[in-house]
Amino acid sequence: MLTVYSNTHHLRNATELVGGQIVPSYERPERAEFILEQVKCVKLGNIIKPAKFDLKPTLAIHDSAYITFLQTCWDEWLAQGNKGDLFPFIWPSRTMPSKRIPKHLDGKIGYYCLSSDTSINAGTWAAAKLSADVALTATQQLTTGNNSAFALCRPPGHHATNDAYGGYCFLNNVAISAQWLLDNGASRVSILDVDFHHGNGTQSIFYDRDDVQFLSLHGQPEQCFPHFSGYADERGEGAGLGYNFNYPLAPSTDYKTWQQALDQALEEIVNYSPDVLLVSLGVDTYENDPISSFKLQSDDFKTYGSKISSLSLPTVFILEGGYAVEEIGLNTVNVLSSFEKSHSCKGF
Ligand code: OKP
Ligand code: ZN
Repeated sequence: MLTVYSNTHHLRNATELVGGQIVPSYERPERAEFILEQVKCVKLGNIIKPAKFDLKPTLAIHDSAYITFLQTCWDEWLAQGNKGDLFPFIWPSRTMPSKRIPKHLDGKIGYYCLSSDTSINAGTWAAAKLSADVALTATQQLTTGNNSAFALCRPPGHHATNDAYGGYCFLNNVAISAQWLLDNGASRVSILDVDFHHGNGTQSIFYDRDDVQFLSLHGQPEQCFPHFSGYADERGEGAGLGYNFNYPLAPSTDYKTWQQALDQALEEIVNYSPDVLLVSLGVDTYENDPISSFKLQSDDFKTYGSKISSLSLPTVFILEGGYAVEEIGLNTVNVLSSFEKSHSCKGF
């Protein structure tokens, strides 16, 4: 399987608010290094650099004022005389009436941000844009004779909505890729999100549409981030009703139970019969992940990699989370190599 990678992800290196202290984020550059090392070690396949895309595919998913905010907020923050990373501190809470976008930066940050774990600094916008380019380049491979590809991208994307960042995500890489496919010959795309956290951004972007089916296995919102999205009764709305599938699972879920949910999701994908499958691949379901609580073991990633391949669909894997840096490389390539071993399909 071909991998798309660029070391410019290093531009994303920021702090996080953890337990009242500002520390290096769990979503750190080493994550991608460890995965790249394993991709090379198991000889997964060629590694190519991302192509450059203009903003059109990004603006097909994201609000243009939001993109302008991401491009300019750091300079504005510095111009205010701030020294540290940019964090939000006031939000449009349920308890306040205004829907207007504030003019002052402090207000704009709260308007465009959904969680205070995610700070912004100098390289953030450039890295986020490059991460989307990595995902798009991997996706584009499906139109040039490859039936699978891996986007080794960071920062991740699945928490980012049309106009909000958070949960370490700025641009929704998988959503941008799905839309690109629809604009380049696909009629139906399925997005399977196996990250520990609910892909609230991807869900909300396609919630009222029937050309993208979204399925997510994740920790129950009662207990797990992002807390306000991911319940099983969120089924879509309007034309999208019946195209959104959430499988919330108890915090200490083991592989056996997780796989039962995966089997249900795979059945729904077969029923939908998409042209392409995009996998939001987060390996934070691993038993030793520092911020998640499922109990998957390294071999379980092989088992589910070959299950996904049995769909026989052109498939792009787009990296989301996974924070046990020593093991995320092994767990990621376990999914990809066992997928590749049994995968065959008609081209897209
Ligand atoms: C991003 B991805 C709560 C901290 C919140 C947010 C986790 C974001 C995960 N104590 N941390 O889905 O892997
Ligand atoms: Zn996650």
